[in-house]
Amino acid sequence: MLRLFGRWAMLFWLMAAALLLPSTAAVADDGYDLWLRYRRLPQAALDQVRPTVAAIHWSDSDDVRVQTAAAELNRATAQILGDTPSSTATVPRSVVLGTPGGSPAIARLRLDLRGLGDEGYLIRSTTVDGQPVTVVAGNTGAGVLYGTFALIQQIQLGRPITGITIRSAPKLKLRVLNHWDNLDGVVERGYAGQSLWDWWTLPAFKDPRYTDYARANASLGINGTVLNNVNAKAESLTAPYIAKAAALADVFRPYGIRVYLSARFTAPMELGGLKTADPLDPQVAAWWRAKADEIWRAIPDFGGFLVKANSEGQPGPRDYKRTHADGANMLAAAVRPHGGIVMWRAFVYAETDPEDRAKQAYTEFKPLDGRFADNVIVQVKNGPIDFQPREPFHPLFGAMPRTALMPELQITKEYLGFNTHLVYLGPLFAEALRADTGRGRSVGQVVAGERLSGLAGVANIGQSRTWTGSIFDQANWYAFGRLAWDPAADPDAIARDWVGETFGTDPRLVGPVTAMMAGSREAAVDYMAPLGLAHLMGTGHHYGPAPWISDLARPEWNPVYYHRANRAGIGFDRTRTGSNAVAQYAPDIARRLANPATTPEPLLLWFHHLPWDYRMQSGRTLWAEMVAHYDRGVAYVADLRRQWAALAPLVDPDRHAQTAALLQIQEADARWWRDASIAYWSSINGLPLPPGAVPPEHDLAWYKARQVPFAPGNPK
Ligand code: GCV
Repeated sequence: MLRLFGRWAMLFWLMAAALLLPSTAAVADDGYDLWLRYRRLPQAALDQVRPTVAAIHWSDSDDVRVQTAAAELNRATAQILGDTPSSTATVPRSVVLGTPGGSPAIARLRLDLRGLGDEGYLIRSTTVDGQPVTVVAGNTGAGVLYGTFALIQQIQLGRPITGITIRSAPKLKLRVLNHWDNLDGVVERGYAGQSLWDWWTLPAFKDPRYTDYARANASLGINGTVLNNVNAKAESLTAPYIAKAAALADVFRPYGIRVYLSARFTAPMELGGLKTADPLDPQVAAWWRAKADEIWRAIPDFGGFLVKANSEGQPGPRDYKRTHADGANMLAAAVRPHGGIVMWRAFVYAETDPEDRAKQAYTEFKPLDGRFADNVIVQVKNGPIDFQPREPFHPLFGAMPRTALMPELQITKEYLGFNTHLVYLGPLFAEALRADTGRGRSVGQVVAGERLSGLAGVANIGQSRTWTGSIFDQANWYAFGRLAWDPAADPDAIARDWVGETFGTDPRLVGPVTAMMAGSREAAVDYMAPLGLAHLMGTGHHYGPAPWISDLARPEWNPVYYHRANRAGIGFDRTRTGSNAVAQYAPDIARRLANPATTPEPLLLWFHHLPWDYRMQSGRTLWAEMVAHYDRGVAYVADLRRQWAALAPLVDPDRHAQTAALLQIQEADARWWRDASIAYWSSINGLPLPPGAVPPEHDLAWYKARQVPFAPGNPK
């Protein structure tokens, strides 16, 4: 046995390392531990798992990710089962981790690892030398790491870990967080405090939180992180900042996470002194090649660049009358020798373009299908405008069969109540990924079928002790990771797992909290922007309601541009009689969306301008239906508060109190959205409130006068 599972010395070293893992983890329940909250299981559950997690053996000492996996499993079992790492070494083995290539013990088992690729895993109960063992195997250390976290999850949730076979492989290759973090520590659209990256003290000081960040991501299968804001500064590509990024890459590497950087298109001018950033200029291309070489020398597994070009004031190839493909391909050539990729964003709309904003990205990118290099992936927001509470899926999905596309989701809740509103985004993400493109496949299936596939999520992480600014916003980071692994995963099941890992497995808690989360996104849609309305929020901060705004410089910055309410009706006509955005969808979908009767009601006013007395499926008029939605949203939040209050005996006091306080804010905000919106719509349509509806608390002037100064995350 010692021959089989040698390297005891390394094992002891590893256990010691497990004890030395970041010590910033909270003593109190302040949310720091996220879903990796390794608390002792209740006795009944302990009795079930303890005999089988007595010791952990691994033998791929050369793969740092397998070492990481073993250390994490040691840490988890020590804390969950109550054993100390040193005592586990003295009892019989029961978990074996490794790859067939690196571990003779795993190789001898002749496990079927076909179809698991580079990152999938197999967890299997089997026997070795007549002893029962649980094997966690993968073709690479990454698979072993992900499988180990899956095994830990089983233990945390009190699920059986004997007699099991679990096979899983990610459906998407790039599972990437996008940090909109500025070099001065401000996070654009960040509601969890300053940036996690302390650029000032890097590379010398590697905050232990960087390791905990990596652990959390690895536990979800997230394998990439873009460190800096897409509104990028050229300085992030200078030698000192490359060294800082390299220090972070060193921390993340054992967790299977690659680092990427957002690149400013005019960096060759700003840093290199060139007169142009024209992508077809040989000097520009040479500058980027040299820059890529420099970065890869410092970060051998660097992932590549993310680029926001010709959007919201950012420079790009169009400034030189070149296409987005010209720009992306020039960068792609620079990173190709290193195996790097370019993620090129399709979030474009031009101030000079009078076309419906919802159409502009498609108009610009669709003709470029087939013209992007094969190491370019076009990153497309889930909807055609900008992360609104509800949008239809972006028409580019399915429309660029010769181009790799990756959806971009927003985990940070820029338009969904920041960190103060309990809004679980799993249903929003799943809705976007499950949308039928009308071409025989859902959005998720389209992107999973690409040779280069991925999902990006705009991170909601900062220095807050909770990481995300609230306990419940942790669930959105979690849901993103789980859906990036499997875009078809069920958001309610994901929520259930998150609740179990975050708060414990008591069914009196898991059921109600999962249910609270499940309806929370629809509630936000109801109280903010029902029936397909969008972009109704206040200028700049994007927090509260301001549907009346009509005086901003660019038409598409004004809420009135989006809702088009007048005495006759409300909504944006995107049919043939209007902007004809429906024509950007596949014919079947376009046909359905062209007719209000066959347009899903949740998207009705996105596609149609309809009279206030339009008859809805409920039999109500459109106006009465809108008011009913506002009321339903407010009632849901009031109910969330009641339900959460009742759960007090089952939740630790700190996390309970924080959530209760935020729910109080959310209820007041939901009423604010409802009342301000109804006051404004009434002023436009001149209609009385439907019978029984409660009038807004204040008049419209009061809501218009209300300011939201110093809101977080608002770039100035
Ligand atoms: C990073 C929206 C946000 C901006 C963001 C932009 C983008 O417009 O308000 O803060 O900029 O999207 O996605 O590039």
